[in-house]
Amino acid sequence: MSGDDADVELEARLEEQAEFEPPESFVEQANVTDASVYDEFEENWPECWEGAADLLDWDSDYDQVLDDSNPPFFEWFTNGSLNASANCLDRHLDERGDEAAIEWVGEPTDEADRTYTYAELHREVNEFAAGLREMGVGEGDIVTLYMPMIPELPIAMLACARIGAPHSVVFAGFSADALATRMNAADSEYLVTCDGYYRRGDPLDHLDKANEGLSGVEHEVSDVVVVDRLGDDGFGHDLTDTQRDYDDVVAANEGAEVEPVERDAEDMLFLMYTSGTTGEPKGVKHTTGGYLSWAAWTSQAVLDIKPEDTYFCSADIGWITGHSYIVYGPLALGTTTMMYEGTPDYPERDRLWEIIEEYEATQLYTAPTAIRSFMKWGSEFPDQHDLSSLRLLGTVGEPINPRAWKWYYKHIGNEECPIVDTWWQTETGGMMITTLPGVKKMKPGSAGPPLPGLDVEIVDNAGDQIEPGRAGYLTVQKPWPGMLRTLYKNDERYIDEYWAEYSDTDSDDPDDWVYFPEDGAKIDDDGYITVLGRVDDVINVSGHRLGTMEIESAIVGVEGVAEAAVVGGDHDIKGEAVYAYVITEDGYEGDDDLRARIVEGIEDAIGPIARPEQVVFTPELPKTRSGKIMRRLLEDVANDEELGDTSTLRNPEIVSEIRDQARN
Ligand code: 6R9
Repeated sequence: MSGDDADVELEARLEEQAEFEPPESFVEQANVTDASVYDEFEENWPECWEGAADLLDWDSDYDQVLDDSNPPFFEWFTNGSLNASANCLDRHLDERGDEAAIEWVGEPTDEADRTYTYAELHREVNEFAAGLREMGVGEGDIVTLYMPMIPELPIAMLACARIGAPHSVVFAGFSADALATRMNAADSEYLVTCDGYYRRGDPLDHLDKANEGLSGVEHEVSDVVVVDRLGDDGFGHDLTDTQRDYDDVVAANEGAEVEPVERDAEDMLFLMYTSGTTGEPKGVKHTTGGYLSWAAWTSQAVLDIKPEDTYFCSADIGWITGHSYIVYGPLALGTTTMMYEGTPDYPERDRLWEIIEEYEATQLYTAPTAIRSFMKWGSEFPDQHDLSSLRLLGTVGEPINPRAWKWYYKHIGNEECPIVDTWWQTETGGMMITTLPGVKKMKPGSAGPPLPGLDVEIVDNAGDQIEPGRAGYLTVQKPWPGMLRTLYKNDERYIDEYWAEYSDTDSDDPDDWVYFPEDGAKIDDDGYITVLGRVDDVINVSGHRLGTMEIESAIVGVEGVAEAAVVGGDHDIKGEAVYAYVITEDGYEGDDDLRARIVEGIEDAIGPIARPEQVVFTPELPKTRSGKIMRRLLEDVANDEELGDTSTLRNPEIVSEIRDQARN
């Protein structure tokens, strides 16, 4: 049989196969192999989470695992105290001081990679923490970090954690407006940013965007620290009176040691803004004890991280995945975590595989959208490299279709690595639904059962559990340590957004409180959950959450636009893409010029990730008799599908008109 025939045969076998047992070689060495963990956790709830807390060093012991006396304001490991930076650095120094904590790979291939040992990382974090203190940053002050994938980002995060100043990281690809909105919402008076970074070979001006964002901040920003990433490739910005060069700050504090501040378990470790149904982003609050335990425990149980690993997560630290699974989880476990600045296709489409081969990476955690791109580019790129160091593969951010799953399994994992398809959210702090890789069989297309100790149900509109096979709503029936504690300065919205739907909000009984992540899902007879996607007005583009309202308000801010509706349509690579339907103001033409200004308006308000796939001009939007836009029909148009029921529309004829426009 020729190689090609063997390939075809293998593809055919894979295509049919619906279930995969964990590879023997993996099970033999896995961190968790005992299936009884599910029953044990259930019987021993909530004390089962002591094991997660035990992964950390505590300054003083907690006296209660869970305080559920004031639902939904659950508290975990109450009265315990600890410091996240000490847990990620200091405690590893004795045994792993000379081992790599971070392996950083810049985008330019002719630039030297940077390795930070635990000792070196500890040193620089201390120096920068001293610098922050000097600027007046105190415990509880929120520091905004607006940085791309450079080592100074995790350094700044850990420096903040060391002095008890919560960080709020704003994804570097977000616009100046988005930065300003987040700094305003958090009343943040400090910013750490950089001059620029590299994207597909070109230096990109970041400070210009940061400065523009700062001009939109309504309160005084006392200090801005600027990392010089680009050196001679920089844009020659002069720093202002309030701006300081990062290297100067660190140099001025050479050798400084900053005692880690003892933080209460429930003290805020960080804020992370995420998109919701309304235009205002939500400030998700995570705590020191519960969040860090969750990040560490899931890193160990699901990603199978061991100190001697070289673990690679290709997400951006600007998203929650990078927080939990590039920085906090892996470093809490004392392993080596990789950071890559660039895109997977620069300079060639084998860049990730080259990095994995060179560093002998042991795990790869990435997103379905990336896998679909790799698949499209073809297996010849991974085939050029020795990927045999890989032991486990993971995905996160959106559902993965079985075809992409199987491609990943075969071409990256060589059928020897389990795949963990991990469902979770910014709000959950860490993984929630996925297989334990050394215990459970895998079913491509299904994330798997809830992790031990989690009580997940699929319910109908009334909140009643529904039978396997039918689509319903995902709910979490019991609290867990990594959960968000509230939305920053907005307890009411916290209840509205996540609890009101299925809880008895007048009750003091914690059992009457149900968390609603706003995802649709179904469950099978084995208890495996297939997540179907968002049921709110949030679009998931390449694993990134974008609120349709945010995009719509950006569009109506453009001169010449009267009204706009935005929906998500299917997209081969991105999963979903943005489709915009726009009514022009009288006197304006729906032409290429307006279209270009709309795209620009969206990029200015949010960033290039929200760039629409298509902008369709229409004289009207499909509306119900009560005046609500029927997004469902616009989704049909975006997907070029047969139109659903238009009988409740005030203006049924408009839908086919819009479709004709869209097809042109
Ligand atoms: C970690 C992260 C959360 C939303 C979530 C869901 C979708 C994430 C998924 C998944 C299917 C998976 N999602 N993982 N859907 N299968 N394995 O992505 O956080 O950016 O807050 O997005 O992403 O819709 O509700 P976040």
